[in-house]
Amino acid sequence: MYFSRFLSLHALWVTVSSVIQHYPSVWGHYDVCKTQIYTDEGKIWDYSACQPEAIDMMKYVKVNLDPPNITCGNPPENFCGMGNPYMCNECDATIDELAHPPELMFDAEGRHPYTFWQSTTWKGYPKPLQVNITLYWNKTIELTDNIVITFESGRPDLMILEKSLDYGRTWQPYQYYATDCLDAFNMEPKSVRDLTQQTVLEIICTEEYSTGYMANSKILHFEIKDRFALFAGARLHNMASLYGQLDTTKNLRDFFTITDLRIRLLRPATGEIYVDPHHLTRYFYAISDIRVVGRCKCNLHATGCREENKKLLCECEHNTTGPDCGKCKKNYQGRPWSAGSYLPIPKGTANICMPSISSIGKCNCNRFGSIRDRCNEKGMCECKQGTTGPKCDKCLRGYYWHNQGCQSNVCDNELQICLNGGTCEKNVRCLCPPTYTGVLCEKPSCEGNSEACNTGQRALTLPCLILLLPLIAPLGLSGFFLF
Ligand SMILES: [Ca+2]
Repeated sequence: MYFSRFLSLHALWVTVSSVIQHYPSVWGHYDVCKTQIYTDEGKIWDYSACQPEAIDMMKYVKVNLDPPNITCGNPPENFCGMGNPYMCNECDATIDELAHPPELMFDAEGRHPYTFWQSTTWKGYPKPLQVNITLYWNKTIELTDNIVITFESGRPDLMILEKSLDYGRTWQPYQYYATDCLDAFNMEPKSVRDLTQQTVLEIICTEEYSTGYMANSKILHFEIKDRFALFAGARLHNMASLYGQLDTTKNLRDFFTITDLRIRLLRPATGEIYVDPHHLTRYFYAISDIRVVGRCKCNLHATGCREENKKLLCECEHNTTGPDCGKCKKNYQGRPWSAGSYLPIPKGTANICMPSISSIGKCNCNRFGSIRDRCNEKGMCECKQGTTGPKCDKCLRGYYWHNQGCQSNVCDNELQICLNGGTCEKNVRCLCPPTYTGVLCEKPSCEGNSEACNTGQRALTLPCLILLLPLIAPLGLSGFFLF
């Protein structure tokens, strides 16, 4: 039992060693993820963590509105301007020019007037007019830039931005927005500029984006970059510092990670303290654009992310798999899975998944005697040179079993015979008498025997010996040396 335990420990070490040798360029490096950049000192390699590029995530978003019939136009209705309640337009879902469906929050802009989604008006007042807009990707995403929402109505008096990390099963607030934080949410109003490295994870209520209807204040932010700047400096010039924090602080990583976003519109812009019940067509929500920029979360095990069947998937490297490269591939569970690190060389490590010990014996091929770590498609082990047997665990004639498989014999009793009284030790080497040396003890040793060394009289050269062999063989080697 102890022997077999020793064997498995030994096998583990040999496998680990071979893996280290197999991945020299990425062991502790990011060779796969280096790019050439130009600096004052010329062109250099920039090593970075393996992660996909940041992209416009709205290209891949799916949206769900609750309640489902909250979009205006069915039936058609009028809505009027906040500043002038007698300046009205019509929303009609059956006429393209007058319809405001949800997809107009994500279409390409660049034209004026902007296209926008719009809710029904607040005709049910004083019952609250509330809408949940859920954005989801069926993929874990890391935010890399501010979330920006552009309103075509006034910005809401009350709103909560929420996030989910588990595909909408549970939700956490990201930021509260209100014209009066204390009154609405019993929270002191704060700005992202009040945050520090120590309080970066704090969920705040801000009054910055709820100032009512003004032509120049349509936009609402959730500030990702300001939070990054707490670690990377105002112009984000020291990303290494941010990455160092992300590497060691899971909560910080999770803070910028989402699977879903939920915009909870709780009270439309009213523009004044009291809602005018005679002009309820002035109160509604309208959003022309939502901007979410981020990258697929691949746990630093992929540089690519592709869309397949309308789903984003990491193109996993480092022997990892799963939508987020969140586990080791089959047969690569030689050690527990771990995310790569953000830091570039020399501190970073890719945390590659290593081959499993068990994977090597799937057909029970001998791990040292077989070429591959598993059998071929016919279920056969493929043996290395000098190795044979169904499991590649036996040596051909002329080979001996060494720690690492079969190696050709140095000496044996049949083909390669130690000469001049030398004896063959385990087919590995000839043990020569003091007066001879060489692989087969075929050369006279010069040490303490200068005469023989000089004249070579007492030593038979190898070619000579080979010629004499047929004659002396019947006498036996001992008889020959007596002669
Ligand atoms: Ca639009």
